[in-house]
Amino acid sequence: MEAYRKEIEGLEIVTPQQLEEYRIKFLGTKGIVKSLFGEMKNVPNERKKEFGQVLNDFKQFAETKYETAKEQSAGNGQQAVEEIDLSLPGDAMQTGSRHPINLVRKRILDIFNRLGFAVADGPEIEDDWHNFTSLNLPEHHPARDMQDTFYIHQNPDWLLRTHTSNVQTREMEKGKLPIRIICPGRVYRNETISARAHCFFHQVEGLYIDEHVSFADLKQTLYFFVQELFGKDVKVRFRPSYFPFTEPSAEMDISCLICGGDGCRVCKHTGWVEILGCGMVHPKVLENCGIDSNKYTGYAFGMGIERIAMLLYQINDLRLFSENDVRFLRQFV
Ligand code: 2U9
Repeated sequence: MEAYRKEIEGLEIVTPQQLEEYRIKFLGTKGIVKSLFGEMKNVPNERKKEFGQVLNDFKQFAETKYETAKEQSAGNGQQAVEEIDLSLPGDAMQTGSRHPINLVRKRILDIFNRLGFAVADGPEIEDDWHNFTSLNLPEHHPARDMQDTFYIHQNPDWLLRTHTSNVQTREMEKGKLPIRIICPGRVYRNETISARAHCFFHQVEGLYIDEHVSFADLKQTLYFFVQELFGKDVKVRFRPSYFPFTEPSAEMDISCLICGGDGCRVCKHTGWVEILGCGMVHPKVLENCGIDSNKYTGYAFGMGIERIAMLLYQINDLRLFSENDVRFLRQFV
């Protein structure tokens, strides 16, 4: 007991955890005090009284130590609470940043919104009619090979849309004219992944159908668009092209933003970079969707958002957009 007394005297009990450890060790149901009382049965009768007194003294000593430490420990806690300075600023929360694809999409949509285009949306899993056949791409049409397609196992008629043109055909089928819509969205193509291609990417397509819509309207609208997006100094040129859903069709280039048209690596020393495809909606597409092609005409265009973002931010690898590396993503605000 003398040894235990010395141990208790030397103990420094500060934290609630130390206090609880002390209680269990000395005063608990399997603690030292209890086990010393258990020794009573081994003490000869004539010495029991004396041993009992010593034991009671020791028990009281151990309990007093507990009570004193308990009061001190409660006091320490109080002090700690009082020392918290609530006027200090909190830890800053880490906020994310917008994805570059979303930033560029917003810039594109804002420009077309100002021109009166409404945003339209549609399904990413689509049927053959809305993605291909209605757009003058019947089965076995060679132009289908331009857009290598993911098909859905359960139903050969279902696929992942290869462009957002399905949104436009669905809008046309509603039969409400005129139509002036802009259709952003994710599209899928079965491409080998590289710095310049991916199995999914993002598009913005536009469609304007009314009486007397002309190629001049198309040119003027797209010229306004690129001036708003890339600046007033940008030059444009249209090159004849082919798409099954537009006739005539064209691709639009802008003067290279990097070299101003002198020629550099980005523009492959031509001074021009391609940014979108466009054309007058093919009369067959209008008829397929129930629109009288003798009364109405329309123009359409399509662009890849990744491509525009790569030009705007000088990004040279398409894969960066979908790798979710925060060192890349946090650069865009
Ligand atoms: C309807 C009628 C016509 C949409 C068009 C393009 C030309 C085009 C490409 C640009 C780069 C796809 O993202 S890309 O690979 N698009 O060149 N898209 S005309 O024409 C339509 C759409 C819907 C009903």
